[in-house]
Amino acid sequence: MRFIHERINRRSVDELLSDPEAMALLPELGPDQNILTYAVNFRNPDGSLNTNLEQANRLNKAVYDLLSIDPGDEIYGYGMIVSTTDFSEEHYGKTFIEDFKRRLGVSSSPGSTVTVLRSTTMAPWLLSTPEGSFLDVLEFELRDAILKSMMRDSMFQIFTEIDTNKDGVLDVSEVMSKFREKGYHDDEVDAFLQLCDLDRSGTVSMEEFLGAFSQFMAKSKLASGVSA
Ligand SMILES: [Ca+2]
Repeated sequence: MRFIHERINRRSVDELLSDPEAMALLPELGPDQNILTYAVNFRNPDGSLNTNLEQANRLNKAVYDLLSIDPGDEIYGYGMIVSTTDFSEEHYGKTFIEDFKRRLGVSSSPGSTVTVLRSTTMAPWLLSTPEGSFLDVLEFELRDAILKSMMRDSMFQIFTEIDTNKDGVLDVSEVMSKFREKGYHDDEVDAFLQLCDLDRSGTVSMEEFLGAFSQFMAKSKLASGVSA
């Protein structure tokens, strides 16, 4: 560190070029900004890996939505912040995209645009935090975000499935018929409608559904019966 401080940091290009020892160390240090690009995929309830590119892209987008900040947001609530981009065949070439899709487990799926996450660290030597190992902290944050994203996405799919007339809200008859179809008893349907705070004329929005359904899942013995 002393060598970097004295011989590399803040020296001009000419000074560096005339210092063989500094020039020898530079390629070993690499850049001071590491950009890691990666994508996550999920397993189906039966344990098989998802092979649908569109669904994998949606999961990565959902993780990004959870771990990104909007202008004006308070950043200190975030343990990890990521950015995202789409890799397209146009910019990265067919070989790269096909290889990336294969590694993600979605090579059989049509489509040539892969949504990825990007992490940047400005301090590549940062290894410990007050909470322990930096890598452990990152792993925890990422796992947590992926689980939340998967839960939210699967509930979004269930919402879409229940919303038979596709008007973006659920009404009592839609909830009744879908829950009965899935084998729930009427008292369970009533319990769910109560969680939604729904009267006979009311409807349930996506946000209301997310709140009520996660409570319902936690209480229900039949929770696995409704996962799509
Ligand atoms: Ca509806």
